[in-house]
Amino acid sequence: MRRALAGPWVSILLTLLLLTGLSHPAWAHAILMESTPKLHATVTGPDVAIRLRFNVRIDGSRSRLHLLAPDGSLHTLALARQSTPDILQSQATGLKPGAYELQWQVLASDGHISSGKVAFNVN
Ligand SMILES: [Cu+2]
Repeated sequence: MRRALAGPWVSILLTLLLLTGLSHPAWAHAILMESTPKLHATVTGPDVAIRLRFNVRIDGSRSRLHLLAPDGSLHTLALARQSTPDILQSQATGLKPGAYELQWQVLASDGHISSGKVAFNVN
């Protein structure tokens, strides 16, 4: 009886071990926790401070910020030196009024790249 029941339990245990141990740690992916400007916020130009806070440490030297302008042009934003490992900062200057999209691509501490977008408006 014991022996007969052991089979399924061993399978379940092994499956759990595989799921928790061997699969790549999803918790280490960079997830955007907080942004300045906030999503869909309207901010005052022409100069706009950019600040993105993530759930994990970010490799700033291998992360990129781009700004899509209302005229469709894409601009690379220079990243400020990282003062906190989970925060990226930049300054967008000379922004005319209109709808913008901040596009981020970051390298997280687990070695994986993730990306996202934050739309905002400048008045
Ligand atoms: Cu990952």
